[in-house]
Amino acid sequence: MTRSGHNVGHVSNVTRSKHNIGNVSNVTRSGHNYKFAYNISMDIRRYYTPGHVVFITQVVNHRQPVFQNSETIFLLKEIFQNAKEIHPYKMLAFVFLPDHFHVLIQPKGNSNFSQIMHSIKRNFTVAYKRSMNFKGDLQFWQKRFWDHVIRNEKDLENHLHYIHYNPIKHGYVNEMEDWKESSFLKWYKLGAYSGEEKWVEPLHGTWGE
Ligand code: NI
Repeated sequence: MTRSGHNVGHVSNVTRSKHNIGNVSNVTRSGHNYKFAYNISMDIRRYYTPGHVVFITQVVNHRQPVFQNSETIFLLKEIFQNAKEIHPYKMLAFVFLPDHFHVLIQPKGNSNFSQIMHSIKRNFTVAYKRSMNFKGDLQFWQKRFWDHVIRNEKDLENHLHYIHYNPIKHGYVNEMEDWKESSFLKWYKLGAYSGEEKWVEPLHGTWGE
């Protein structure tokens, strides 16, 4: 993909003539002309089922950067995978950061996101304690998680981009593809990104982190 190496940064520095965050618009910053990065070039409608896609943010208790360790991420992925057998769902997108994660999930059948998340949190804590040979009480996760039911296709795009942009937002990398623990590459290969867009942080929304 083509990237010039500029970090566009936060949208507060960007002059925009439109407030429709869902569309491509030209933005001007420091005399440069950027194509606003909300252009997902593929048709993502087929990924959207009204009322059934949920954005989740979960933070580690006290923001311990436990997931700096790739083995711990591996364990979490296993737990996510195993949970599907009891509470079926599809994972549309994810990003695992050192002290939190964001996912877009689509519960299937009778399962719901609340059950899914409680199951994952509980099972992970058990597995983590076992892996650390720790027997005491452990509040691994923050008790609450942030959830948001996706309202429409634009909202899906918005959250999909938020997830993939997240490692940049939190200062870990400068390019989305440089963060291995996200679904960016999957969506890139699906044709969601033209490779020419510049990415800026979403304007609207509350994300839980
Ligand atoms: Ni985040």
